Amino acid sequence: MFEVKVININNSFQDQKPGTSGLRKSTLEFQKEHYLEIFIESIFKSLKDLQGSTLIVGGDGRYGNIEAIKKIIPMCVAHKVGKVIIPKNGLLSTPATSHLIRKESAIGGIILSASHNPGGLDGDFGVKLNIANGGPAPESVTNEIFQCSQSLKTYKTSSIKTPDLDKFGVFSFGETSLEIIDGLKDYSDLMENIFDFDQISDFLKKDFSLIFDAMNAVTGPYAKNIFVEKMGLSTDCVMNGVPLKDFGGLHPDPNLTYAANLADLLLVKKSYSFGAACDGDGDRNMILGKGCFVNPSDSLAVITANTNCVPGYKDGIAGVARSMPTSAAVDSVASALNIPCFETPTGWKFFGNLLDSNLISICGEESFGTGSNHVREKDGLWAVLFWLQILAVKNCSVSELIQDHWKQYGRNYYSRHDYEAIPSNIANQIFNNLSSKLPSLPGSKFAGKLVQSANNFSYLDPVDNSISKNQGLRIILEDKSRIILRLSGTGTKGSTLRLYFEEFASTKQNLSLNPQIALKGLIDDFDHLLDITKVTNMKKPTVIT
Ligand code: VG1
Ligand code: CO
Repeated sequence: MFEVKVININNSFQDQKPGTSGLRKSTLEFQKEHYLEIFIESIFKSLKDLQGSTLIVGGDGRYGNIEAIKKIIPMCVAHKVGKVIIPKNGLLSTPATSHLIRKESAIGGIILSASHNPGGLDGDFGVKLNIANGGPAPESVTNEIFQCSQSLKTYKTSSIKTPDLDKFGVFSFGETSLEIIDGLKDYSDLMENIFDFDQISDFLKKDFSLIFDAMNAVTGPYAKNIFVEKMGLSTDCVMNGVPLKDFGGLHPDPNLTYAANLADLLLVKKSYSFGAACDGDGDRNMILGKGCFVNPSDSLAVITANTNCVPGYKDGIAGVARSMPTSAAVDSVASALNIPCFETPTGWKFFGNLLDSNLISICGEESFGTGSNHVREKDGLWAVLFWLQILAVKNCSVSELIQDHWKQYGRNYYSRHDYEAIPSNIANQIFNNLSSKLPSLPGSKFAGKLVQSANNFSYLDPVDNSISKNQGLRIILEDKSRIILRLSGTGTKGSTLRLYFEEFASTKQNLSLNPQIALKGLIDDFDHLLDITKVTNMKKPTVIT
């Protein structure tokens, strides 16, 4: 038998406010006594009908993952959760969690991950709550969790002996059953239902070489299961394929800076036809061809334009959505297909209502996130398979596909500049400076063009009519060029400023410029307007995409 215990703490925590995607803090902060438990208790309080329901708990394998699961299971038992489903070794990618929640009709899922943030004792840890539709909890729920956490001084747990998580099994504790399951199978079955694996594998075995970089994070086992076990490719097609607690020192953010080795293999050495990488929890993707980087905004447009190549979408798509800072490349495709295109704030939680109401089938963000109605999260490997399927059907290279796309729709030159982990007072100074200048900008000249509007983006959800304000400052020019400024809501050190630049070139204009050159006028004038180089004392951004 076991005992249910109510643990009292002296001081409540005031800093458990979830950001763009869950609560993220340094690993050390999460290790403070009762810190994790109070956040979990607050989550449990937000989940009405938790008793007797099914809950999924997994994570991306980072430092603290197993220990956190072993704290959460006894809490689930104390709260009389009906069934707790845990993947073997605690490893479950974010899209796989989303799928499992839906498949098991669970009340939700707890994902232990700080996603693209580094891991290890000196890295970050995080907790995300996904709700019954499989998607990230909306702001109404995360606000409730935050409020609860600020006053909570007790939590409930139990004295059970939690089993090791390295073997499959079913256990019973009072009213709770605990199942340790295979975290890979359901997800790869789902992929096999959407894509034609035989066609992709035949294509990859001919003369089209693939390298996938799992960045020592959660997607390694999934990629091996799909590419090696199911498609029969050689094991060397997966690099950094074993999930490590500290990601082997890598920063598992698939972009040209942090996935530099992969970028070098494709862009400099040109050793493979296709390269891709995913982030810590497997929801982001970077797509590379031989000598060719695919901007994520373009990736969303290419995927939307080619859904007829993929068996899972052969009946057509209802509509698309993109986050506000994502380029309007997909808008051109949506208008050609005559389907609606929605613009949402940054963060996947804003796509949930649109997907649930079947207003959209495909959605994406400029931050290497693409997904569809197959789950309620962005999905890294899904995007990789989508690209491979299009290439297999069209029998062409990445660069041919992207150039043909631009020739048909024009090109949205696009770049994001990140100033990471700068002092918060400096970031706020720059942000507030632009904020106060916005009203005076319309009608003035910027990069030689007239400013049409300048505002702080606010979103009215067309499904539940909720309003989300302060979602990014934007300057829109007469030719629809845009500059956007946001403060990151996922960083844990200081503040991170994100600058987004976009300018459209029609099919009659030069489509083959380097985006940094094409956007130079916007980039330079924005720096003049806000003195970013001077105020940050940085010659260039930390990351340029
Ligand atoms: C960033 C991205 C955003 C993404 C979020 C979570 O947020 O810009 O598009 O949804 O990360 O991604 P922010 O607030 O730092 O700009 V993940 O893969 O870290 O869960
Ligand atoms: Co992620």
